[in-house]
Amino acid sequence: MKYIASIISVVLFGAFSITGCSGGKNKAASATDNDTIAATPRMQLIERLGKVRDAGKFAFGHHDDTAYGHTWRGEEGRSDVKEVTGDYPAIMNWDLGLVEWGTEKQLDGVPFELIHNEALKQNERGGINTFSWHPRNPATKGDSWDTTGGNVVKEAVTEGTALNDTVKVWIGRAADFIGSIKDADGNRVPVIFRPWHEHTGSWFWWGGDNTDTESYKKLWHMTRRIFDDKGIDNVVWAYSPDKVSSVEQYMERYPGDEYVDIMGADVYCFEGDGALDEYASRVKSTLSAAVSQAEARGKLAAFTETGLESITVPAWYTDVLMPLVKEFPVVYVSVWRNADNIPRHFYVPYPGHPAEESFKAFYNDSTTLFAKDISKIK
Ligand code: BMA
Repeated sequence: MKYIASIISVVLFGAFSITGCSGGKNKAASATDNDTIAATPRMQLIERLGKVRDAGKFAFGHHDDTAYGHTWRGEEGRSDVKEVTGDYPAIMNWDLGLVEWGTEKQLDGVPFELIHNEALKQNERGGINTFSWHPRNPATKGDSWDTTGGNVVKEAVTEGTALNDTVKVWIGRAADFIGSIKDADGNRVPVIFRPWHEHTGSWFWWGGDNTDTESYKKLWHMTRRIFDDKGIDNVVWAYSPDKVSSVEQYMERYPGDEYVDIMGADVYCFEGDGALDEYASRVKSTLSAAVSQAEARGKLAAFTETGLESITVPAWYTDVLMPLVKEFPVVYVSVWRNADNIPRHFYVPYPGHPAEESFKAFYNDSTTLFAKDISKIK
């Protein structure tokens, strides 16, 4: 009995330390699967991110950070973030686009094997990996931005249809890849996965006017079920709408507390007259929804994608992004990629770029965590 009682107290203590303050509400920290608190890689990462939140800090992330940069590709150890700050980002995001077709390289030409290896290296240095996914349109074989083919999601979630069979296989391939990320001891490495992102916009076949609320939710449920059925226990699930103007809009297609661990937001900054004010207002409406819903539900909030392409405002990191993130506390902020083959398409400065000094100051700010800092939060 004593043994059982101590297990119960560990479980309860674990639950409270994960939720932080809203005891009992954190369904994601306990729900549908068979997690014993903090016993799975998923729960370990949730707990770790809770410590980041409780410390009042946030982790900085960059997409495809070590795969390529502004003027290079596939050079072992290189990172534009490191070349400016001396450190790797705390978070590296990778995209699974084309994993569904079983290709050797993903949609931006990065070999899946390299992603697998770089994710392990990031884990070894104490950093964290997140995954997005731009799958092809299963109805038309076009890319994620091909919104033709009708309500593709509705068909894909309807049992007995050919699209349902296809998408189940595709999700299974994503699950197999993520589940295969194991450390030297054979333990799965925890990662954040944010499928079906930016669904409040209509640019992807799974978003906005291209589908309906019920079908979108079912797509999430199906995704989660396939991962769970395969026993994939290393995924922290992030919901990441694009900009919204209200909590109602943010929550409209929310799949449910038992499916989501992180309340995310993807909001970009664009150029032009009034662009910074516009960005601030969009970030405020979207992050306030994410943060308030995270608090109400005992979950974590994150700024899952943002950035200003080419960083045309040199002090953007310190003067635009930082004040917003301080106002709406999130556990991480991740910016998009530094493409090697599209000269204007970069979101972190490289050595010599006018935004370099601001980015260094951002790095030196006591609230930001890069790889060395986050490795100390275990
Ligand atoms: C977009 C751009 C594209 C890229 C796509 C998927 O935002 O960066 O060049 O192919 O994401 O990663």
